[in-house]
Amino acid sequence: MAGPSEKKEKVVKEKVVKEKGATAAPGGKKKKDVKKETGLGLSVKKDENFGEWYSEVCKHEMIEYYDISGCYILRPWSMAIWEIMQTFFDAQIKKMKVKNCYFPLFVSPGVLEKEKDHIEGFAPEVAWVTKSGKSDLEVPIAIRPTSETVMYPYYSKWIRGHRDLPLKLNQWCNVVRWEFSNPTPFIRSREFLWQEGHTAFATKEEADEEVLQILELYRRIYEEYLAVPVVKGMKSENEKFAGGLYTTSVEAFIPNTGRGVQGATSHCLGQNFAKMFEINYENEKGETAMVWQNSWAYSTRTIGVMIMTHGDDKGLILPPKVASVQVIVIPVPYKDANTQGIFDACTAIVSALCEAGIRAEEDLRDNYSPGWKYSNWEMKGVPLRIEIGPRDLENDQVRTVRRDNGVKADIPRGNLVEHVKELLAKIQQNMYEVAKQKREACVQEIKTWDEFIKALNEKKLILAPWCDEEEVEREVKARTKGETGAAKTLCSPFDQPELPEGTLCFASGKPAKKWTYWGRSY
Ligand code: 87F
Repeated sequence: MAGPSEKKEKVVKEKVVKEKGATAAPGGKKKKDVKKETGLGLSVKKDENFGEWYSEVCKHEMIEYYDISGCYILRPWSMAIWEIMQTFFDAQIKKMKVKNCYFPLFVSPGVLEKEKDHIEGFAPEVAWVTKSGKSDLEVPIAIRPTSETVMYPYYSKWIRGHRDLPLKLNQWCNVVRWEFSNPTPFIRSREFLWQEGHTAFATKEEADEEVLQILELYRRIYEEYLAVPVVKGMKSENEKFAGGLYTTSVEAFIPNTGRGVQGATSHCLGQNFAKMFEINYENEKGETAMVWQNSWAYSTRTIGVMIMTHGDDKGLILPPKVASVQVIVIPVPYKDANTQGIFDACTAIVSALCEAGIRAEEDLRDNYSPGWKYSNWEMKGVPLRIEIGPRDLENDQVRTVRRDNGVKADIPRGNLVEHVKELLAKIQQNMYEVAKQKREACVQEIKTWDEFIKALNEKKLILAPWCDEEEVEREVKARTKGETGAAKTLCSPFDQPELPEGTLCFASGKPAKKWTYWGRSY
């Protein structure tokens, strides 16, 4: 056991060194050379080296790399996005009568063992505390990778009669999964933030209903907040949470890499955990019955999907609904211009916008040129820039510049607030539509194995008629195994296209049962 994991650790360490090298000098070039090449501060283009592009964009100023591989510092620029989503989701689940709580970070080995069958595949990823100071702990303690085993013993204690149901708890916390495949900021990190909801009901019907209510909230986070289109659907038997009955998910797609990404999951656990943890209650008839359970989570991965979807060669592009700064106001003074007048106008405009609930800031720093500020805020992805120069002051107008499409306009100051509100709404809408068009352009319906392989090589999001057999998915995985990972099912969309009688499975040739999305994934 110790042998292989040590080996793996070495590989990861080597990667850190490389990452560090990249931090010191992106691509081994000096900043000036970088600027000369792109004129914009990023040393690589999104289409040319997506991995390096993503890492650079994240560093402005979403994350900072840390000296432990797979761990990242979330800087205020990204934490603010997390908090905005949190505010939305937290209010929504409270409307559903879900209550927040907090369980400990540590798991005793005993309860972890209890879930043995389901945890088996995950065991290598569990991190353990084995020492305090220099002495070994008598019993090592695990760090939660998820909280089923932490919470459910207490569900068993707290749930006694039918009046104790439903029990609906959620916690906002961090979890640790000691991953060995290549770490990626937000997308695959060894510690991440999430919410985990764990609910228990008297009936399966109530549980089923909640699974979909939560999934709809996840769709809204992606589509309404992050402007990222997702597909709602059912996970295959192979890809579902092994401890549960069925798993639903929202799936996103990254055109540049041709990879699907599981955005969030909402599981119906059935009665498996109730059996394991003896979560029983006395029903109205005085009989002992088992509860039905759900669990659901979304994590800081959402932010990574958003960055990958919208960013361009100038850097980040933040959807207005999650941007901590929606409007940046920049003074553009010329030599002999009324500089104070321009500065005052900037301040007045920021006040008016903030008063109307718009998140606006001014950049009055005198050690940077307006041009430098433009690219700096573009790199950070602020959705709308307002410039004020002497001409604008004279004409009682401002210049607006959209980050999403670069469109400029001169707007009278009179109805600026209304105009900015409209512009932000348009930017939000446009970002979603552009992302959706790009995704749609990647969707490929296929019928045969040859078409499948061709589409896979072309980085398509594949929609295929499938027999829905576990063994067939395993075969597809085995046959497509390669350096870039195997193809697997992403989900079977709830919104199913028509499946004509007699349609055959692309992989097995047996009668197809449903349309399913396939691809490589993160
Ligand atoms: C890693 C190590 C140990 C995922 C793990 O999706 C255990 C696990 O149980 C593990 N990685 N999982 C599945 C998590 C399932 C479920 N938990 C609650 C969710 C939603 C929130």
